[in-house]
Amino acid sequence: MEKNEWWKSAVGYQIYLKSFFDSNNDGVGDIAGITNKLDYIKNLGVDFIWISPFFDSPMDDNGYDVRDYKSIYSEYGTMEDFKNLVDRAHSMGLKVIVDMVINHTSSENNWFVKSVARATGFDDFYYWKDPKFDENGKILPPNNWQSFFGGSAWEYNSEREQFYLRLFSKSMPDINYNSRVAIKQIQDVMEFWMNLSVDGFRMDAISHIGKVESFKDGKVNHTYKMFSNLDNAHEFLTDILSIVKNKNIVTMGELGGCPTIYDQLKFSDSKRNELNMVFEFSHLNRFNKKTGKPDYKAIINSLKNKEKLISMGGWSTLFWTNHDYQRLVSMYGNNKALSKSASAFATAMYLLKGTPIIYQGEELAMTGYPFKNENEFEDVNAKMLIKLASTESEKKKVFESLKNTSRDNARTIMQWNGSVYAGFSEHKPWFLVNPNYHSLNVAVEQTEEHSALNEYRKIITLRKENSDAFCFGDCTFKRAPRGVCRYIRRSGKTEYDVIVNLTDEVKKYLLPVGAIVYTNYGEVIRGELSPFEAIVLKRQILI
Ligand code: TEU
Ligand code: CA
Repeated sequence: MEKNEWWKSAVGYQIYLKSFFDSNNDGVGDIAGITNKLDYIKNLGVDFIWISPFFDSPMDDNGYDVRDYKSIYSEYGTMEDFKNLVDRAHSMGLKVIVDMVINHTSSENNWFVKSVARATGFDDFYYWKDPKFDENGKILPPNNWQSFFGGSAWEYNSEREQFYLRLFSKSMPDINYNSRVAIKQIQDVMEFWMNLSVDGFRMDAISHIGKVESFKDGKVNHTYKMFSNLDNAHEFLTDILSIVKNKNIVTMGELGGCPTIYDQLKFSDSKRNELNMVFEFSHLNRFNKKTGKPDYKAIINSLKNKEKLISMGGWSTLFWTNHDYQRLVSMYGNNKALSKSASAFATAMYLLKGTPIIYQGEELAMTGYPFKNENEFEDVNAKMLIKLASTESEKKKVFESLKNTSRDNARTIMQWNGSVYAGFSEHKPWFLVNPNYHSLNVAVEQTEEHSALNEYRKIITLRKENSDAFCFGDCTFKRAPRGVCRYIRRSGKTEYDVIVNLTDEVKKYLLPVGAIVYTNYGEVIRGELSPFEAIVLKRQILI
């Protein structure tokens, strides 16, 4: 490992700052709120934080719609606050990664305003296309591409009398990186943040920056293939990232649109000048269609593929969920066994080779929100899906599905303690507080030996104290009963046998020999695995 590859043995923590901690009691999380909580983060065993976007924004998509990349959204604080955060984090040995949203901007961004007006250099800064017309002269979008948030991916602009492409909300136009001006502007933005001593960038929706440039129709229900993981995305990215070359900057890229392992390799191959590591989502929302239970085989397979990517020369982040998914324990775990199921899943993921990233509140086993009606949703994506449902029964169906899958499940207020508003603020927060905060919060979990919080700490400590095996050693998956994830991490003559029952059922299992170095049950029965039981054994091998 090269010295500057610090991220290969690091653990990350993702902060969705709007919901994290409110330092000035206005009901909105802020940058100074992160600074206040750095001790808590550091105590988890974390080495870097990734903060969701805090740039000036009209907040159509909670900041993923950037109006001005060089200033801070006023409710989140000031540039001084950000400098303080970076200084304080660095003094504690924590690195800071910012979320670079470069696939699109807000339609209120000055670049877009200039592009609408066809200002010199900005005419082709976004994807503009002439409309099609039906037989009655009605304006139609240029092709059938669908937005990730529902509906057509094209929006008509009456000033330019053209459509612009927007893969996300209608106020988030996609940047066209065939434009040299666009490349230069984004590089300038990245340079700006590097000058403020940030340690890296999380590149949002990066697999979508290239589009099929014939702009022909895509296959119905699969039009995302026309703008996902294409060759030109790699060309654009290489160009853009030439700015970070030979600098000690880490880049992590979000790969949506079902990237194959070869796509992932192309993005993260250490021999190419693209990303240091990738996020991919194949382990999420995998359910057995018949039983409705998690599809354990698919989930474990996805973990195997993350290791395969590394063995091929790429690098994986290791994460269960983020701000775009249902909470881990509500997706795959069990309400009646929150800390057990959280620690089981954490063991299976975070002892693999790769870079673990924990999403805020996951370490507490925070759950999804018990939504009761459609007005409770804040997310632009959820609102769009509700709007698109035309009949009452369709609306009901959409609501039922959003209850379980809405991104809002992950965005409720971080649960710090049992006082009003979960200790997040003294002011009514901008979004919902999960009613379970009275018993599920940091303060309570600090004091309970087997809380999710303390189990997460133990797992991270195990990983870091034995980094030769867990960060750098080999990884071999082993056969195990259905729903049990088992792999061996080895370095030299020491090996660790990681055995996790991901299911809520008892599994007959003869435990291999070895010293128990981790158990989330406290006591181990040799002939079986209890529901969500996680065990790590250590052995010396004689060769
Ligand atoms: O998400 C990206 C995203 O939703 C797609 O790339 C996704 O991969 C797709 O569902 C296909 O698999 C990021 C942010 O994480 C999210 O919060 C933002 O809303 C979105 O980009 C737009 O910036
Ligand atoms: Ca605030």
